[in-house]
Amino acid sequence: MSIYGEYTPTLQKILQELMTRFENLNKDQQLKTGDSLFEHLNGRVKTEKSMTEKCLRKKLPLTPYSALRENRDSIGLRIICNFIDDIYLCIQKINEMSDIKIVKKKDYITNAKTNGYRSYHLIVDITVPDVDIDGNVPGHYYVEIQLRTIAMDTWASLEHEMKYKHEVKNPELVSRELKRVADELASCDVSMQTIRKMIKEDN
Ligand code: 0O2
Repeated sequence: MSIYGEYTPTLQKILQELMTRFENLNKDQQLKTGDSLFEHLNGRVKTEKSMTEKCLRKKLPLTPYSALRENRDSIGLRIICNFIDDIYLCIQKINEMSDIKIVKKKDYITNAKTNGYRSYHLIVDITVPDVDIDGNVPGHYYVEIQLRTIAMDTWASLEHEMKYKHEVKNPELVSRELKRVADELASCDVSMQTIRKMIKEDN
């Protein structure tokens, strides 16, 4: 029996529709302004294994209710932007979507985690025509949207890989180095943003 119960196909459907919608939004923006909203987009329904582990970690019963209501990242979208400003423009666009309500914001860009992790996280509540776990039609589903620059994403991928490699001989040094690189990349992101502004002002 799936931890998502009968809702697995709905989760996949919501993810696919959201991804298509964001891709279309990006195309519209390119046509209108010549600039992309984002560089690329990833999406996933959290695997059964990963959701089960998360519920066990949080001491939650292994039920669809825990997976879809107590946890709010069964559906995850990651939007990778070229520039920091684009992240905030994407958030503005999400804010304007009438079927989506932002219920939580975590700004790890202004307030980076101590390990150097940077990203902007949103938990949104999306209204869909399908039934939800509470029996409501239209239904409500949570989606976690992570927004980052390419630099932040590169760093997060490497750091994530590090976490699961237990044979690292000098973890303290590696963590310190990762933090240093995170700060350097953040500084590069700011510089790239400034250069783009300079180019735009010249035109
Ligand atoms: P996966 O496989 O990416 O989904 P919560 O979900 O609210 O119970 P938390 O930790 O408060 O848990 O959520 P938060 O801070 O919004 O972070 C959730 C996700 O952000 C993680 O998902 C990671 O994808 C990413 N993340 C957060 N901190 C770090 C970090 O220090 N390094 C990296 N590389 N990624 C981070 P999951 O559930 O861990 O996994």
